[in-house]
Amino acid sequence: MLAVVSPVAANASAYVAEAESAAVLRLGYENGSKSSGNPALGFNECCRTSIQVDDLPRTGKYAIRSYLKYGDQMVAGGARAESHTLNIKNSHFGAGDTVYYGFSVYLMSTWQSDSREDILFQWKPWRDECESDKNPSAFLSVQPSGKWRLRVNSDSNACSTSDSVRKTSFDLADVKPGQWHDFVFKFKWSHDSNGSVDGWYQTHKNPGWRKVLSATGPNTFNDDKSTRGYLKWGIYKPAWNTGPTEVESRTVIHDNIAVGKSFSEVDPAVN
Ligand SMILES: [Ca+2]
Ligand SMILES: [Ca+2]
Repeated sequence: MLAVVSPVAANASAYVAEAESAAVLRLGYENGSKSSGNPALGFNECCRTSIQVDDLPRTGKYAIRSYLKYGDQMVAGGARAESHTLNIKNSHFGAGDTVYYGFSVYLMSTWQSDSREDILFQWKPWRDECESDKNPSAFLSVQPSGKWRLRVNSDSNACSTSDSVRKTSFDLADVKPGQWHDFVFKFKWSHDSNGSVDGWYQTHKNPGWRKVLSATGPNTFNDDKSTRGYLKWGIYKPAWNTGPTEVESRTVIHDNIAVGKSFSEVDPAVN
């Protein structure tokens, strides 16, 4: 089990952005394209309307809108409209890496609660040769309870099965439609007790970073050194793989997805 350390109020002044971001990856969509100038960015989309540039930005002029409706043709084995970094090497992670991630997510003011979760950001390792399926190491979801939840999956076994994965969940904050939700996570990736994850959160209507997560323990899989993980964002609605729920469609907007070595490099609230 991941041990929860008591959350500590963030010293906001410690996270004032540097004048220039040196993030290894930062997608702000300011060139007006859905690849944000990264030709290697991938898309799991059924339709032309699944993933489009939008002019409701967190900063600048543009962001990326992901749209999924129940009954959309399944993509990559599921009901999803997601952008991904499978082919962007400097976004990849593995055990032993310490990495900061930042991003901002906007939920439409018309967002309705549902009986099943929506997954809006994923850290997803690919499979070892001995593995037939693989959970994400972590993912951020909107819960039926109205909370943002980070799920962390780990496994010390070299060959993971669906039964061998350990799952831990952390509720981080309240879901607020009609607002930008800013997140920063610091992962020290490990499948053993050397792992840790810290999380910070604010909304654009209530700025001021709060530390909402400080946990230690395993947070990824025991994988071959050549096995790496990548990022996905947009909408994944697992329940729609098998049937309808109370809502018929989902729209979310993401902006300033960043990977870096410090909080300031990945701060999604600054350009
Ligand atoms: Ca932008
Ligand atoms: Ca493995």
